[in-house]
Amino acid sequence: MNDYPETTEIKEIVTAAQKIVILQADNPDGDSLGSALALEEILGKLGKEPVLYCGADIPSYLHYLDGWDRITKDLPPQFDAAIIVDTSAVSLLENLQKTKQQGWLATKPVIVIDHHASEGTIPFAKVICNKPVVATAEVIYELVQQCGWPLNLNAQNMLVTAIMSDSLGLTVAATTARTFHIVGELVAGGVNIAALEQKRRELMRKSPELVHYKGELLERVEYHADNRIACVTIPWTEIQQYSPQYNPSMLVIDDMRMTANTAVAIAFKCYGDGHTTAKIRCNYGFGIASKIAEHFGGGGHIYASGFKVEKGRPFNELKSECIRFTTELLDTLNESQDHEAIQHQNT
Ligand SMILES: [Mn+2]
Repeated sequence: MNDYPETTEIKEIVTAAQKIVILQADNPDGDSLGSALALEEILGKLGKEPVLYCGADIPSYLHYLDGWDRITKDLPPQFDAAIIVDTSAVSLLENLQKTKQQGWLATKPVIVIDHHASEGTIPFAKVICNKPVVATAEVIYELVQQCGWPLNLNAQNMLVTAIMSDSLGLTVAATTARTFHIVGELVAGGVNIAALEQKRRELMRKSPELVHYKGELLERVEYHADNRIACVTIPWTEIQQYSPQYNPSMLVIDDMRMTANTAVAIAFKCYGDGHTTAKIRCNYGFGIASKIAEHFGGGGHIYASGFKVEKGRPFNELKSECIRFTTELLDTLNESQDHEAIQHQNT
C-alpha cells in the first residue's frame, strides 16, 4: 500500500461533510466517470449524500456504466464539500465558470484526486492528491485502503473499469506492478473483467452512418515530416452531426497512430465560435505530447494530451505552427537518441 500524506486531511473533510459533490472536468472519459461512480458508491456506503456533477455531456460510449445518467450539470443548492476527479486544470472546468458556479465551489473545502502531473493546479483546492500513476482510480483505491473505507463490488467494478480505460487494458507505459496488484486485488474481490469487457464492447458497436464517416475521416488523414506526423481536421458541421454519437477524433486517432513510421497523431476540431481544440497521441518512445500541448497552452501526459486555442487565430496558421513545432521536437528527439546510441557504443 502507498501511504499518501494527503490522506488525513481528505478523511477529515469527508468525515465532517454530509453532502459531497463529485466533479468531473468538461472532457469526461472512462477513468473520470468510473472514478466518480466508484466514489459515489463509497461515500454512499459511508452514509454521505454524494451528488455527481459534470459540465459536459457524458459521451454515449460510456453509457454502459450504470449511473452515468445520475450526473447533473448544476451544483446542488447546498453542499458541504467537493471532490474533483481526474483533472488538475481549471481550464477544463470552463462550464462551471461559465455558469458562475465556480466561485460558489471555491467557498467549500475542495479535494482534487488526480494523476495529471503536468496540468497545473486548481488554486481554490484545499487538498490536492495528484500522483504519477496510470489512472485516477488507482489513487482512489490507495486512498480507500488508507482510510479504511468500504469498497463493495459495484465500486470495485467501477475502479477496474476506470483503470483499464486509462491504461488501455494495462498496456500503456504508466502502468506499474502496483497497478497490476490493485487490479489483482479487485479481481480477488469479485470483479469479472471479461464480463465488464463484454458490456463495454456491446456499446462500442457503431451505426452504419458512423462507420462510413470513419472511412471519410481516414481518407482525409494527412501525413507530414516523412509520415512521422499524422493529422486530421474535423470541421464544425461534422462535430455537430456526429459528436452526439461518438467523438470524431476518437474514431480515427488510433488508426492514425498505427500508420507505419508515424510517431504522433493529432486531431484538430474547429468549432462554430472559432475556437480550435487538438487531441494528441504519441507512440511509445516518442513522448512529446505534453510538450506540444504546453506550447499551445494545454497540458496532459507525455503520450496523450490536448490543447484549446481561443478564436482569433486563422486555423491554417495554427495547424502549420503545430506541425512545424512537432517536427522540431521529433528532430531533437532523434538527435538525442542518436547521441545516446553513439555514447553507448563508446562505453
Ligand atoms: Mn485519467
